[in-house]
Amino acid sequence: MTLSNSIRRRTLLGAATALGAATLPAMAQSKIVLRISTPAVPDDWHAKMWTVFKDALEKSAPGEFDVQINLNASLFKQGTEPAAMARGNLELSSISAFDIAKLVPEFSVFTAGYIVRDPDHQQKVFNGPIGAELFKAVVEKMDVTPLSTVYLGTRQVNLREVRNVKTPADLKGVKLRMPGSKEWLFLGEALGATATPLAFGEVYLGLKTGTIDGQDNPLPSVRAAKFYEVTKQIVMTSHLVDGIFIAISNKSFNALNAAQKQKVTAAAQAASAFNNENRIKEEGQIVDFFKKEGLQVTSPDVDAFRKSVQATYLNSEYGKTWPKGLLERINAVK
Ligand code: KDO
Repeated sequence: MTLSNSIRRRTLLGAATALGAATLPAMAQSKIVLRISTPAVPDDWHAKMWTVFKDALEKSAPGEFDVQINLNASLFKQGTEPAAMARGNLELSSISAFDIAKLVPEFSVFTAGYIVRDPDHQQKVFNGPIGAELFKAVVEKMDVTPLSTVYLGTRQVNLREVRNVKTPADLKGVKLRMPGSKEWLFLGEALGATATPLAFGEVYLGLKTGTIDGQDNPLPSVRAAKFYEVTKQIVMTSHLVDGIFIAISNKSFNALNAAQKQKVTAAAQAASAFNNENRIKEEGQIVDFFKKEGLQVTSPDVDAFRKSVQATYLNSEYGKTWPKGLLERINAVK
């Protein structure tokens, strides 16, 4: 090695060492930030699942991500998350079929009552070809990528005062709170009630003060948000086997490398598996809890509700957006 070569080599090595020393801590600091916003209350499974997501990612990609969980709609208002993600102001959320139906009209089939039969049917539909087709439209039209399907639970009607409810006609005049979008309000009206828009975070007070007569939600959420403290009856209409979808903004997802994409997707799947397992188990036992709390849990004529709700949707502007054969394909998934 000549003298000049040796000097050049040492200079290069020195520069590399200096560069390494300067960039390593900087790299450690520049984690990929994933902010999550959800209206879920801390004690609900679809809030707790985000810790599973965070832990799974920390395990598969140590130090690479900074996952920030914001519950109780503290970062974005309920229903505004998809637009925030599309604009790149929010990385992750769980979005509902009702959110999606605004931009992907055919998705409204999943906002209609009595279509999805049970959690198993839901997973098979969304993890199969129907899900793949519809999620492709979501990616293109909403600028977010669905990563996994979360069973939110089966929605039941929960009333402030006890009422004899057998058919939709018995809900006439009942101010039934629904989340604030026309897609949700339509479901409330299809149930026979007077649908009243209100954000999830305001429901407890609305029930307590009587500005609303009732609300509908899956029973684990009725427990977690303590609505049982301010209501007297649960009517087991089982009108919607509800799902939400863990979704990431395309901007964030496309900035990840292939390995990171795979790890984020796997973490989302672990989170929904945790939610689904626990929620299904809780739904199987929860009626006793409400009875012990002094609520009446009553059985309506579910067939009457089913017929009426299905007819209302089929004859509506929503039913007209369902591609020919979609309903039959959903029904045929076994
Ligand atoms: C609700 O507001 O009734 C609802 O159940 C709608 C869901 O799509 C979802 O936003 C959920 O609230 C929240 O996550 C709170 O549990």
